[in-house]
Amino acid sequence: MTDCLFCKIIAGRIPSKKVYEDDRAFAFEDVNPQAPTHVLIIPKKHIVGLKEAEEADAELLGYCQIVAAKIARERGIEQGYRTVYNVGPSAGQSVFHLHLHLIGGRALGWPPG
Ligand code: DGP
Repeated sequence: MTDCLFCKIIAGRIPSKKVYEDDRAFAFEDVNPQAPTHVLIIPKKHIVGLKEAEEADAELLGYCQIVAAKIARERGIEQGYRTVYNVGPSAGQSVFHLHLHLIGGRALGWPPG
Protein backbone atom coordinates (compact mmCIF):
# COMPACT_ATOMS: atom_id res chain seq x y z
CA MET A 1 0.00 0.00 0.00
CA THR A 2 1.68 3.21 -1.19
CA ASP A 3 0.60 5.47 1.68
CA CYS A 4 1.51 3.13 4.55
CA LEU A 5 4.51 3.89 6.79
CA PHE A 6 5.35 0.23 7.41
CA CYS A 7 4.93 -0.73 3.74
CA LYS A 8 7.50 2.00 3.01
CA ILE A 9 9.82 0.51 5.65
CA ILE A 10 9.47 -2.95 4.07
CA ALA A 11 10.29 -1.44 0.66
CA GLY A 12 13.35 0.36 2.09
CA ARG A 13 11.91 3.75 1.22
CA ILE A 14 12.04 4.72 4.90
CA PRO A 15 15.15 3.54 6.78
CA SER A 16 14.87 1.11 9.68
CA LYS A 17 17.14 -1.10 11.76
CA LYS A 18 16.24 -4.43 10.20
CA VAL A 19 16.32 -7.47 12.49
CA TYR A 20 14.88 -10.16 10.20
CA GLU A 21 13.37 -10.56 6.76
CA ASP A 22 12.00 -13.35 4.62
CA ASP A 23 9.36 -13.64 1.92
CA ARG A 24 6.46 -13.27 4.38
CA ALA A 25 7.65 -11.18 7.31
CA PHE A 26 9.87 -8.24 8.19
CA ALA A 27 11.15 -7.29 11.65
CA PHE A 28 12.85 -4.09 12.79
CA GLU A 29 13.74 -2.16 15.93
CA ASP A 30 10.95 0.03 17.31
CA VAL A 31 11.94 3.70 17.03
CA ASN A 32 10.62 4.33 20.57
CA PRO A 33 11.73 1.27 22.55
CA GLN A 34 9.90 0.42 25.77
CA ALA A 35 12.43 -2.24 26.83
CA PRO A 36 15.98 -3.37 25.94
CA THR A 37 14.39 -5.56 23.24
CA HIS A 38 11.51 -3.91 21.41
CA VAL A 39 11.15 -5.29 17.92
CA LEU A 40 8.18 -4.99 15.58
CA ILE A 41 7.33 -8.03 13.47
CA ILE A 42 5.09 -7.27 10.52
CA PRO A 43 3.62 -9.29 7.67
CA LYS A 44 4.71 -8.06 4.25
CA LYS A 45 1.07 -8.28 3.22
CA HIS A 46 -0.71 -5.06 4.16
CA ILE A 47 -3.24 -5.91 6.87
CA VAL A 48 -4.66 -2.91 8.75
CA GLY A 49 -4.77 -4.57 12.19
CA LEU A 50 -5.91 -7.64 14.06
CA LYS A 51 -9.59 -6.77 13.84
CA GLU A 52 -9.30 -6.43 10.07
CA ALA A 53 -7.47 -9.76 9.66
CA GLU A 54 -9.37 -12.61 8.02
CA GLU A 55 -9.32 -16.35 8.59
CA ALA A 56 -7.14 -16.66 5.51
CA ASP A 57 -4.50 -14.60 7.38
CA ALA A 58 -4.34 -17.03 10.31
CA GLU A 59 -1.19 -18.81 9.18
CA LEU A 60 0.57 -15.49 8.51
CA LEU A 61 -0.31 -14.16 11.96
CA GLY A 62 0.92 -17.36 13.56
CA TYR A 63 4.07 -17.12 11.51
CA CYS A 64 4.77 -13.62 12.89
CA GLN A 65 4.58 -15.13 16.41
CA ILE A 66 7.09 -17.81 15.41
CA VAL A 67 9.44 -15.13 14.03
CA ALA A 68 9.10 -13.26 17.34
CA ALA A 69 9.99 -16.42 19.28
CA LYS A 70 13.02 -16.96 17.06
CA ILE A 71 14.27 -13.41 17.66
CA ALA A 72 13.68 -13.78 21.42
CA ARG A 73 15.71 -17.02 21.41
CA GLU A 74 18.55 -15.38 19.48
CA ARG A 75 18.59 -12.47 21.93
CA GLY A 76 18.63 -14.67 25.01
CA ILE A 77 15.50 -13.14 26.54
CA GLU A 78 13.54 -16.36 26.97
CA GLN A 79 13.39 -15.82 30.74
CA GLY A 80 10.43 -13.58 29.98
CA TYR A 81 9.10 -11.58 27.08
CA ARG A 82 5.79 -10.50 25.66
CA THR A 83 4.27 -10.40 22.20
CA VAL A 84 1.53 -7.80 21.91
CA TYR A 85 -0.92 -6.46 19.37
CA ASN A 86 -2.35 -3.06 20.19
CA VAL A 87 -5.78 -3.23 18.57
CA GLY A 88 -7.52 0.06 17.86
CA PRO A 89 -6.75 3.62 19.00
CA SER A 90 -7.92 3.13 22.60
CA ALA A 91 -5.35 0.37 23.01
CA GLY A 92 -2.64 2.59 21.56
CA GLN A 93 -2.57 1.42 17.95
CA SER A 94 -1.04 4.32 16.05
CA VAL A 95 0.16 2.63 12.85
CA PHE A 96 -2.43 0.87 10.75
CA HIS A 97 -0.34 -1.94 9.30
CA LEU A 98 -0.57 -4.99 11.55
CA HIS A 99 2.50 -5.21 13.82
CA LEU A 100 3.43 -7.56 16.60
CA HIS A 101 5.47 -5.97 19.40
CA LEU A 102 8.21 -8.19 20.88
CA ILE A 103 9.12 -6.67 24.24
CA GLY A 104 11.65 -8.11 26.67
CA GLY A 105 15.02 -7.85 28.33
CA ARG A 106 13.60 -6.46 31.59
CA ALA A 107 11.01 -7.46 34.18
CA LEU A 108 7.52 -6.88 32.79
CA GLY A 109 4.66 -5.88 35.08
CA TRP A 110 1.13 -7.26 34.95
CA PRO A 111 -1.47 -6.08 34.13
CA PRO A 112 -0.02 -3.84 31.41
CA GLY A 113 -1.24 -0.24 31.44
P1 DGP B 1 1.38 0.95 18.02
O1 DGP B 1 1.36 2.07 19.00
O2 DGP B 1 0.98 -0.39 18.62
O3 DGP B 1 0.65 1.26 16.74
O4 DGP B 1 2.91 0.77 17.65
C1 DGP B 1 3.52 1.53 16.65
C2 DGP B 1 4.98 1.47 16.96
O5 DGP B 1 5.66 1.86 15.79
C3 DGP B 1 5.42 2.43 18.05
O6 DGP B 1 5.94 1.68 19.15
C4 DGP B 1 6.48 3.29 17.42
C5 DGP B 1 6.83 2.56 16.15
N1 DGP B 1 7.12 3.43 15.01
C6 DGP B 1 6.33 4.44 14.54
N2 DGP B 1 6.93 5.00 13.48
C7 DGP B 1 8.10 4.33 13.29
C8 DGP B 1 9.16 4.46 12.34
O7 DGP B 1 9.14 5.30 11.43
N3 DGP B 1 10.21 3.61 12.47
C9 DGP B 1 10.26 2.66 13.45
N4 DGP B 1 11.34 1.88 13.49
N5 DGP B 1 9.27 2.50 14.35
C10 DGP B 1 8.22 3.33 14.27
